Amino acid sequence: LSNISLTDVIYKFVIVNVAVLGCGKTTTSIILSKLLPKCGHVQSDNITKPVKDKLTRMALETLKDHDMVIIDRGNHLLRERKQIFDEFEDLYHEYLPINTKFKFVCLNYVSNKHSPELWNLTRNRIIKRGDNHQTIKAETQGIKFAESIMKGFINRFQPVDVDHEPDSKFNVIIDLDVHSNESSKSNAVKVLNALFEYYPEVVSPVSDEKVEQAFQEALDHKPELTIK
Ligand code: IDP
Repeated sequence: LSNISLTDVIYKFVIVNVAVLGCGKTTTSIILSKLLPKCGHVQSDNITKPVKDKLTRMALETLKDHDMVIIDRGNHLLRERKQIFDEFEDLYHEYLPINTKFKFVCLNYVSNKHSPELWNLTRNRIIKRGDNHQTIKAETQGIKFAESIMKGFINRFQPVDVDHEPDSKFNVIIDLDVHSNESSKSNAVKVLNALFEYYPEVVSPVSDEKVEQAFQEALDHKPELTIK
């Protein structure tokens, strides 16, 4: 006789970024997926049109053999966050056992979208990144064009609001900062510490050397795909 009953719950962890361009979402996601062996990473920038529910499906596919997945998309709109919750509910049974439950963890990169510091840091990073991105080619398309895309995201950005749906559905919200030259490293450490605090059964502590190495490797990352 198995002592596992059908009513036992399997927990899976879904990490959801809420950010604007240049916050270091992809860099931080890469660091975390390098340091957490049970954590996968799915990127909206690698998805071709029509987008539909492809990102959620990729995340669910990843969760078949991982405990966690990072959904690397800006999710700067309430509608996008709602879409993630709704699609997980509607689609998970196609991929995972029916007794799976999800813990949704929000990585909240933006505390004040009007902060001049945030603008200067993210603008400098997008210019420095140049053409090294799937869709935004700051070098070829020019700085003004990149700035206009960035401003569009900032203007539309809807901050995390824990008191109302959809954001009230997050189990954990981790507030991050984009205020330093090594923000992606310090943000990854903040996420690791918070995950360890809330879910010590799935996350183990990581040494400073390993974090530094993953940070350097993530800064060297080059996307595989160019989308026209
Ligand atoms: P995004 O996914 O939020 O748009 P990323 O692509 O991760 O942002 O980062 C934008 C650019 O900034 C990339 O070229 C990346 O290498 C660089 N970058 C990310 N985090 C840091 C950091 O902590 N220090 C310095 N550069 C960084």
